[in-house]
Parts: sequence; C-alpha cells; structure tokens
Amino acid sequence: MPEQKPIYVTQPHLAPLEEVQAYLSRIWSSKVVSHNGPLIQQLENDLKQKLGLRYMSIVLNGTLGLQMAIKALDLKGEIITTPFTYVATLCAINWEGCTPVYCDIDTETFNMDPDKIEELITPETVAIMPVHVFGTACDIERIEAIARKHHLKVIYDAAHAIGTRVKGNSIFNYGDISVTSLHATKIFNTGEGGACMANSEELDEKLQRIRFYGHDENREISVQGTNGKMTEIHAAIGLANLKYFDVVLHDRKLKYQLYKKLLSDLPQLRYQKIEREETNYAYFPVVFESEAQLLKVENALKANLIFPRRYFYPSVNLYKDITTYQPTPVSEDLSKRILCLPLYYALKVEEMERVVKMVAECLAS
Ligand code: T4K
Repeated sequence: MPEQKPIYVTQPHLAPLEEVQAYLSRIWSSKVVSHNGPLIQQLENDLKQKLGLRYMSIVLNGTLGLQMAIKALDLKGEIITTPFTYVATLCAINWEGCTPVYCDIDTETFNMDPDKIEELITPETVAIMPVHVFGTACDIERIEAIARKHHLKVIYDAAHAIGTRVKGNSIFNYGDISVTSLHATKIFNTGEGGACMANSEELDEKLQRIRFYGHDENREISVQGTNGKMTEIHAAIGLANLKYFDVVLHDRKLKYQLYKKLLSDLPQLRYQKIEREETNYAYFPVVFESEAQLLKVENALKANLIFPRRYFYPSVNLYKDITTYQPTPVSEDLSKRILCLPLYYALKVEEMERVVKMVAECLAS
C-alpha cells in the first residue's frame, strides 16, 4: 500500500513556478524590489478591475490593514466587533488602543447579530467592525443603517471574503473601509498580504500615506504612518495566481456543494446559513450537536492523517490575557461545536469521500 499523505484543512493554490518566475525576472532586471513598484501597482489595478472596485491599497497583511484602517479613521474608543473570529481582529483593535465590545452572533449565519448591536452602543462607541465569517456576507444593510443612525464608522474585516458579492457588487465595496487578507490560506494569496478598500479617494490616499511611514507625495510627513508596504516579490506571486482566481473560486463552490451532498445522510450535522448565492465558499464549517461529538470526529480524522481545524475556537472574548470578558453565549457555544473540513483546489474528490466516510463511521459508532 502506498504511504498515505496527510490532508490538511487547506493548501495554498500556487500558479506554475515558471509563471511566477516570469514576473520575478522583471524585478531582477529593474532592481525595484519594494516601495510601491510596478508589480504592486499592476496587482492593485488588476484586482480592482477584476472585483469592480474603485480603491485598493495593498499592504503587508490583513492584521496590519485593520490597524491602518482604524488609524485612517482616527478612531479612539469602543469598537463593536464579533467574538466569533480569528484573534487577528482583536489584535488590531487592541494595538490601536481601542476597546473591543463584543456583539453576539446569529445562530444561523454565525455573523454579528444586528439585533444585538444597538444595546451595546455607548457615548464611547466610535465604530462597528463586523467580520464576513468564512466569506459569508454580514447583514450589511442593517449594520450600515445602525451605523448611519448613530454616526459610527464601519470597518469590515473581510479577511475571508475575496470573491464574495452582494447583488453583483463586490463585498469589498461596503463600509468606510473593508480589509481583506491575501495570506497563503486564502482563496487568492500573495504568500503574506492584505488590502484595504476605502470608500473615498481621500481615505484611500490617507491609507497610502500611512503604509509609507506617513509620507505624502512631497515626502512631507502628514499623518502618523507605519511600514505597511508589500514587496514586489509577493506581488509577483499574486499576479501569477490572479490568472487562476476564477477557476479556484468556481472549484470551491463545486466542492462545497459536493460535501453537502455527500454529508446529506447525517442529520446530526448543521451548516452555516448562506443566504446569498454569491458567496465565495472559502471554508467548509460543520456544526456538531456537542463538543464531545466534534472531538470524537476530529480525533478519528487526525488518527488517519486528516487535519480539520476548529476555526474559530475559542470565542475570542475568552482570551482573558488580552481582553476583558463579556458574555456572548451563542458564540461561546457554537465555537465549541464548529469544525472546518479540508477544502482547497488540489483536494481530490476521492479524498473528500474518504473524509466523509470517516465522519459518518464515527458518528454511527
Ligand atoms: N481577520 C480574520 C477574520 C482572519 O481570519 C485573519 C486571518 C485576519 C483578520 C488577519 O489576516 P492576516 O494578517 O493573516 O493576513 C491562518 C492564517 O495565518 C490567517 O491568515 C487566518 N486569518 C487564520 C484564520 O488562519 P492557520 O492557523 O490556519 O495556519 P496554519 O499554518 O495552521 O495553516 C493551516 C494549514 O494550511 C496547514 O495545516 C497547512 C496549510 N498551509 C499553511 C500555510 C501557512 C500550507 O500548506 N502552506 C502554508 O504556507 O492561520
């Protein structure tokens, strides 16, 4: 029997090496490696065109992008966010000296529950930072109506959401600023990376100054900046990968639907409610009836070299060393019962069938 290869929760999609090398050779000729070079500019333009965006500032990673967004909007005070997220959302709020206030999530969509936002607003509230969790759009209409009513800024943590659309419009076009991640584990990646999408030219220019230590076009310092510049090398990976964006996105949807079909005989399992067809199906989260059931399945899969992931456990409001606990019972409960199964472009149908067979056997035993 051939040795079985491990199956991880994800695997980056990488363009053929020679296609990356073609971009890299431009860097080796021009010697422009950083400082908003031609490849970064091309990647920004190509992504804007592909996604239908007016503004985009590519940055080093999504976490820094969130920090830069907070800085660009001059936010100081409480930011209402979701506890069902990766710790990066919390890191960004804390690093900028703001205070996270946790709004519990909807039991079906796993996104911030708009019914619970207004009761959290105080005179200190300055913004709402929802997450389009697993790439599934939040209730943007209601969130933005609440923000308008209370004069709050909205920063969407759209780390998972590249390719998600709402009524044909990129999800990145919502909020004062949307921030995505271009990390290796995302549908479209530059290795490490992120991007800030502002809703005005003025804000976009400010973000560009912030990512370049605060310099304006005359090299004067006009704002507190940082070093948020992505290198041309990462842009080369991104430009090569961009050619495959549509193929990878389409494959995700087919695989998501196949998993749902293969798992349809298991009434113990529940799934994220996806209300809009145009989601990117970035992850395949499965909700178990109990944590014990989840652990049993996770251990059985791991024993067979299959490594699903508990995104996002624990609920971040429980990280007592970096945040003040505020109860969010839905998030705390769901985060214990959600497991993401492997989902990526190179994953074979036979491998998905093997994963499902093991889940089914484990639940039956
Ligand atoms: N907001 C939200 C809601 C986020 O989820 C994130 C990040 C951010 C903000 C911040 O964006 P960035 O600053 O990261 O741009 C990942 C990612 O590091 C992180 O980007 C992501 N979200 C978070 C949810 O997960 P892990 O813990 O999954 O990484 P790791 O190394 O365990 O990788 C998972 C599997 O993927 C591995 O078992 C094997 C495979 N893999 C991974 C990498 C990195 C590869 O095959 N090759 C690779 O290079 O973190």
